[in-house]
Amino acid sequence: MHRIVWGRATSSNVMKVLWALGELELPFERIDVGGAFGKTDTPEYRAMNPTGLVPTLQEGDFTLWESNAIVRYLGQTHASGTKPWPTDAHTRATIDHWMDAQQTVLNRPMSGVFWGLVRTPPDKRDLTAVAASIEETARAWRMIDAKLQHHDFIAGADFTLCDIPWGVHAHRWFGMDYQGLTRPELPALRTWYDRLCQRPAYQKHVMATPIA
Ligand SMILES: N[C@@H](CCC(=O)N[C@@H](CS)C(=O)NCC(=O)O)C(=O)O
Repeated sequence: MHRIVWGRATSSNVMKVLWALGELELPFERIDVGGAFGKTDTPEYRAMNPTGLVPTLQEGDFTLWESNAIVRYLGQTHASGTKPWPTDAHTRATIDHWMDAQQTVLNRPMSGVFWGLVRTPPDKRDLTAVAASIEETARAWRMIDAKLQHHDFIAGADFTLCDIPWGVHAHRWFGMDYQGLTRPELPALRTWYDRLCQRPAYQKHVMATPIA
């Protein structure tokens, strides 16, 4: 079945899907849209994805958007009952709530840090605002760090789908140039990040893409 991921590789939300596909060893084609590539406001793209955002997944004649929903769908269709996406309701719900928390708790302050440090031209950067975003983002990461003090991955002993949305952002959190600002050291989080860095699919789809 032909599988297409629509979205530029520099998007954190696209990276989640690419990394998940890599973990599951599923072949796909990727088409650059969004950001400088544009093409997300065409009627054809909006018909696939009315938000005009990336990523969008096409699998045969099925179309899906929202990155975490796509990752869950891939788990459901290609990895159900495996360690990354177990069938037990409680285990799965635990994985699921951590996935949602990336969107609801981490995403906004982390965007403030990333856009403030990376995507804003140097002469327009507001480091006071970035420092406040770092503080708020660190509160989200501390939740994860607390979990990781007890087990190797966010939901338990094994790598699961909820490591994907947080893991994409961990690469930015540890890799950005803070331009003199500081962020707290979170040792368990760092060890988990180092663990992710050993995974070939993470290396290929997250680490190999410049933080830009
Ligand atoms: N909740 C959506 C958010 C998607 C989103 O905000 N995507 C960004 C890139 S990370 C986007 O499309 N930005 C505009 C663009 O790239 O043209 C998801 O998780 O898929």
